[in-house]
Amino acid sequence: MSQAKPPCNETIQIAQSDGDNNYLSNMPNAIISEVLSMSVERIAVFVTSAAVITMIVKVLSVGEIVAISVGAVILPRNNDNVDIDEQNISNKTVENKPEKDDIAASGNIKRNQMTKAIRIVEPDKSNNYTLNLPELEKLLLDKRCVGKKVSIISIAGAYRKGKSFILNFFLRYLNAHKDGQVSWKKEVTKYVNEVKMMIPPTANYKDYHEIILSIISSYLEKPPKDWIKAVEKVEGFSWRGGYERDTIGIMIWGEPFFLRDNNGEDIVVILMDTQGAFDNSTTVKNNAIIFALSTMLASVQIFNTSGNIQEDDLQHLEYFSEYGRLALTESDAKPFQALTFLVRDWNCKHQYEYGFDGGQSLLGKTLDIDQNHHSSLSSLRKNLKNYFEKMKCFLMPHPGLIVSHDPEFTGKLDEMEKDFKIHLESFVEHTFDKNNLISKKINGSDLTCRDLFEYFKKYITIFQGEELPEPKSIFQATAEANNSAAASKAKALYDNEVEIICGADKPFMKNDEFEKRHEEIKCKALESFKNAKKMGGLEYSVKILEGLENYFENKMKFYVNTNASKKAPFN
Ligand SMILES: Nc1nc2c(ncn2[C@@H]2O[C@H](COP(=O)(O)OP(=O)(O)OP(=O)(O)O)[C@@H](O)[C@H]2O)c(=O)[nH]1
Ligand SMILES: [Mg+2]
Repeated sequence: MSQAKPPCNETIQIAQSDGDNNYLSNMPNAIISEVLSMSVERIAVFVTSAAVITMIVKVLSVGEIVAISVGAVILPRNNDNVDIDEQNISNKTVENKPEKDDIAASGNIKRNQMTKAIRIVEPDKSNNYTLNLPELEKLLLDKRCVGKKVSIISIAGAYRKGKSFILNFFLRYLNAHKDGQVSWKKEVTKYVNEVKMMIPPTANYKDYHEIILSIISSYLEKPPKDWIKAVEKVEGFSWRGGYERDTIGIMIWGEPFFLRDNNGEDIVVILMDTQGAFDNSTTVKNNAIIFALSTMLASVQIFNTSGNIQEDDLQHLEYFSEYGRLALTESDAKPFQALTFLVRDWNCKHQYEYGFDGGQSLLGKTLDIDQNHHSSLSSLRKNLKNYFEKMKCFLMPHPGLIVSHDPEFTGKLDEMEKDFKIHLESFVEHTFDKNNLISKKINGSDLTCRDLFEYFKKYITIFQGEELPEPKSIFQATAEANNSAAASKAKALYDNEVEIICGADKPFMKNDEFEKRHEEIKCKALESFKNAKKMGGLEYSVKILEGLENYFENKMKFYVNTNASKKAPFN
């Protein structure tokens, strides 16, 4: 080649985004030609920002290293042979001392010491929930996030069913994505081969350029390879075996992740873990608050269930969602975004296959309204469809007995069943696929992290106030409904019979006669209440009985007056 050698250790901006997701060429043709003529040993692809594509060219004494970097990653300035490995790259990034925020953004630096799950909604001693504003502010008002769209992926459901465990795989995926390719050496080799294969010797510079850019773009969109194998132990959000509840309140991961949606726009992804419902120390109200609050904030709520989607799951879902709906201002739009039923330990694979296809069929069948359905069952189904814009279902295989039973299990992949790993991988990848990433919207408008911060504050205040009705257990609600129904029946009996003896069109009746007949009717009505079969026993009926007696007392005063008014002046 006649051209001069490419400059050593220089950062050359080869392309720049025009803001509309198109890359504009900046690269001098001479450089492209030189780079492509090298016997390329290694290429490293870094993903930090798509706004600027930078090519770093470094010629070493023992061979050439070409680093194509997306973003501003700078290689060392000495000419020593550098063994490029993950550690090395991350150290170099630090050595070049980017700004403080960039250090956090790069994520390569002591991530595990710096970030952790943060409890942002926590119960106080009187069982009210408070918001951890400083931590929330740190995350959502961080300058990398504040004006960007946001997607909150939350998981909720009964306690001890592997919610936090699975969320840690979401975290693993996102960390792997952030750190670039996990097994980047393999990826780099593949990249080099692809470039070699795709660029014919006769291609002109423009072709080179376009091909390289298209390959880089396709790499940027790929899920990080082997992300699932990145770490040995399952860690991040606290999880454990045993029967005692673990997660308390609402947790989020203290570090934002940045993905691209299908319009090519940046979207901040936040993971949310929630306290399991129905443990033995949480009131119905608190269960309802946790579920409602997380559903109101999430763009995707994963409803974690075990074995199947049972009618009681649907009832609780309806109940808690209704509580959330009450807390929102009335609007015609569906109040919540996406709901994904995640059925763990699915064991009817012969009927419905694992994954989304089987899940969708199961969900369709479960939510189908049959004309033979009792009205309460069909109204439950209609309500659920009206709460959520989108509903999906994923059927997950059992992870194997070591995962579910062994107290020593720390999360090693080779101790999990193969089917489980396969479907775990596909579930997580599906969730973060750019076509499935859902930004948080309220009334149809995208929220930024700044908006979301305001909504957090607003929503928690609603649940701290007195406006919402007190959520009750199904038993409490049923007992109260039984007692009210029996009381209404008793009042109707009383009203009918009293009207017969001294309604407006009836003649005057002597006072002692009226009192005697009234007492008979009152006793009959009270007996009807006492004899009605109702749930809850005396605890519920005593108050209602008192209310009934007051009702009869007041009515009697009214009828005494009406009766007196009918009396002729000479009587
Ligand atoms: N049977 C079964 N067990 C699982 C599965 N995934 C994880 N586990 C186990 O379930 C247990 C509880 O896991 P966690 O993630 O702490 O459960 P959780 O739902 O977050 O529990 P709480 O925080 O108490 O609500 C652990 O022993 C896990 O190993 C699964 O798919 N099926
Ligand atoms: Mg948990």
